[in-house]
Amino acid sequence: MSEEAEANQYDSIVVGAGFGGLYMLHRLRKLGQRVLVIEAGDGPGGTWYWNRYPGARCDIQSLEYSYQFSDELQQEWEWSERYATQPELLRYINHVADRFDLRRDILFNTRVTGARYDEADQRWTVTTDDGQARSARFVIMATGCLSSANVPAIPGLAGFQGDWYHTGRWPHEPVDFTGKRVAVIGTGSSAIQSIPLIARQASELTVFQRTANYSIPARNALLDPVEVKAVKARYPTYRAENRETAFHADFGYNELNALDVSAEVRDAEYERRWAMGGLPFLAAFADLMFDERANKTAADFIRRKIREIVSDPATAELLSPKGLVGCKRLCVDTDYYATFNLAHVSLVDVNADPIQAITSRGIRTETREYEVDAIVFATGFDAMTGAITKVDIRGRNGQRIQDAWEEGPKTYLGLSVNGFPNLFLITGPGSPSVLTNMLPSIEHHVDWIADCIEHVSSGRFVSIEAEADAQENWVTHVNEVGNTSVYPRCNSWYLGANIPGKPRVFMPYLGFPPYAEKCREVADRGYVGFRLIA
Ligand code: FAD
Ligand code: N01
Repeated sequence: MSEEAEANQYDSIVVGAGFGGLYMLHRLRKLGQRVLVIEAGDGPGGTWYWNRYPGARCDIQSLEYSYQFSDELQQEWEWSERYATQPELLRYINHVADRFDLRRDILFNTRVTGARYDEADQRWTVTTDDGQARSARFVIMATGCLSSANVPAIPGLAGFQGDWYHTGRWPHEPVDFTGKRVAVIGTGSSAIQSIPLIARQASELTVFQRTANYSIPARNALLDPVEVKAVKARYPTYRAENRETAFHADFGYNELNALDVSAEVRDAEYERRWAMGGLPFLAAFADLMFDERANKTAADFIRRKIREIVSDPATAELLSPKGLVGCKRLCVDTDYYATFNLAHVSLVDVNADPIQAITSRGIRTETREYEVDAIVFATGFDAMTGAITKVDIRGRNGQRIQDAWEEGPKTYLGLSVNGFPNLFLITGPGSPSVLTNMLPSIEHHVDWIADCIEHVSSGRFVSIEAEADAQENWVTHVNEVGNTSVYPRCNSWYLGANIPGKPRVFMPYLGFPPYAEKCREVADRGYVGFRLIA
């Protein structure tokens, strides 16, 4: 083998340098592997590298939305706010990359375009947009659940004379909207975080809403050093306690059912949680996500709050969601609803007046043209599968992953796909991922994958992949469990409903912490449900 060909041989190639890819590299290096991480961006960070829009921050508390694999790291890092901003999260990720000397094995500015499994030599050939090919025994897709930006195909965008942005592909330099007429399309989490800040600068802001969303005030604040000290004094225990909860986070779960208590008790609990702020609102009662009637009590409460905050009754009505709370991801905001009381902010209902085209001067709906200087697409992502199916992945017999997933993604445990040996997914469809605090879920997957790779590499085996039966049974189970909840009962990106033509399948697994138990059991029983080839 030539020197150049040898240099292109790796034990593992990891795609993506977000939280998942960075920790995967760290773990695989510890196994003594030769690893390369390939990342499309010019720095590490993933979500927090790309989503630089005004107001971007996490909605899981910083003390929990952070790595726990290194106690030194979690002890020494000082978060400033309850919910860290995107710049602070990006600083943290860069610190991690430096502290663990990760950069030397990351190839930035390079996009993986294909990965083909060669059954003869049991290796993957990974191709990139610079025309290079590299070979690896294992490929780990750390490509992110929310990384494939969705810019809707509205005719005319190319001819727009102003500037346009997608929240998930925001420029690196701050965008100044001062004195500009701005349109925001979308009212999901990204829109709800950015709208109040864009409104502070814009001379006119027009929000184009397709589906109103529930949002809870964040009540963000500087972190109290006494509280931080208390958590740090028992950090591993605190993490372990949260690992035993459904969202993998400290939400103060109430075991009572909303329908088992009086309306007064219910409202008092909702008031308390509204005042506390953030996602713990969903943990107000145990039945909220499982019983529509219980869910409706929370929905009515939030709608009442919207009517109290928004002065114009017609706007309040339009901002009030009609469906269930939380089956689309609950949003967390700072001053979102109140922003619509500002005279220069207006709301357009695109159901009543659909967007027809983007013109050179703005946005044309059925009834009129809105002239704007800038358009912000807060239109989300081809979630959970988009970043994977954009890569031309071919497994045994040249089978394409796009074909294997034609009816929706099929995996075993969200980690492995039948027909694609030695390919692993971090927080793939079929795992709890986006229904939890994602950082510990990412670490859980990385640890499981690293242990599995160590097992396969122990000398006895050449490859591992999901068995077809185990995969089918798992997909059925994921659907059955999902159907016990309200999650599949509205149009959300969890179901692929935001992307035209995407199969409607509830993709995440609603089952943390039993899921972690299942993964442990599978490994302990010699990777039952997986085909290990010696
Ligand atoms: P990502 O961070 O998405 O990283 C994937 C990387 O892979 C990207 O850098 C991408 O460029 C790269 N990549 C993809 N395809 C290719 C390719 N073909 N070739 C090369 N590189 C590729 N989760 C929470 O739990 N709490 C939160 O508060 C929270 N807030 C969020 C806020 C926003 C705005 C968004 C969009 C998501 C948020 N999430 C949150 C989810 C968040 O995505 C995860 O928490 C986490 O950051 C995902 O890390 P990751 O490494 O798995 O993926
Ligand atoms: O994307 P979304 P996002 N015409 O898909 C609308 C995480 N996150 O980037 O609902 C008109 O939620 C679409 O309408 P509809 C979090 O997990 C977290 O905001 O499909 N409108 C919707 O209103 C989140 O869930 C934070 O009818 C169109 C919006 O665009 C996930 O990332 C912050 C349209 C998209 O909302 C994605 O959030 C940000 C069209 N053609 C993100 N196409 C935190 O707070 C789409 N829309 C931590």
